[in-house]
Amino acid sequence: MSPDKIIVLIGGIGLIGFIVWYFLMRPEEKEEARTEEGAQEIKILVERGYAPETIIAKKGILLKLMFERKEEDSCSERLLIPEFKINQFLTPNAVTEISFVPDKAGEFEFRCGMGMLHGKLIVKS
Ligand SMILES: [Cu+2]
Repeated sequence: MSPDKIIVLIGGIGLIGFIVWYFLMRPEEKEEARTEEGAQEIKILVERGYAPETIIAKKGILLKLMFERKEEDSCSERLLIPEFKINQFLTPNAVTEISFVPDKAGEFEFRCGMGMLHGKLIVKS
């Protein structure tokens, strides 16, 4: 095998490795809500998705989700957390606060009105 073929082969293996890592092994971005003065709070950036995608909160303590929507794209204008009956309009280029007491533990989905953008809320007891 000629040296240039070996380089192409190694490059190809490296690329496959990167693709496998990116789609299958990349750790999901998650963040725990900070608890202060009896309430827990977390900021979520809304821009073609939610960052962090996964939020960890404690059961039974007021949870303030501060959604900072940095776009006007209609896709992200509604925020739904069906399990907690939340259906909120997110003002473009502003922060919208959604507060509620997560009264049950588990993993719950939050998403945009069309179900294209997804996030996960983990409530720990
Ligand atoms: Cu959408």
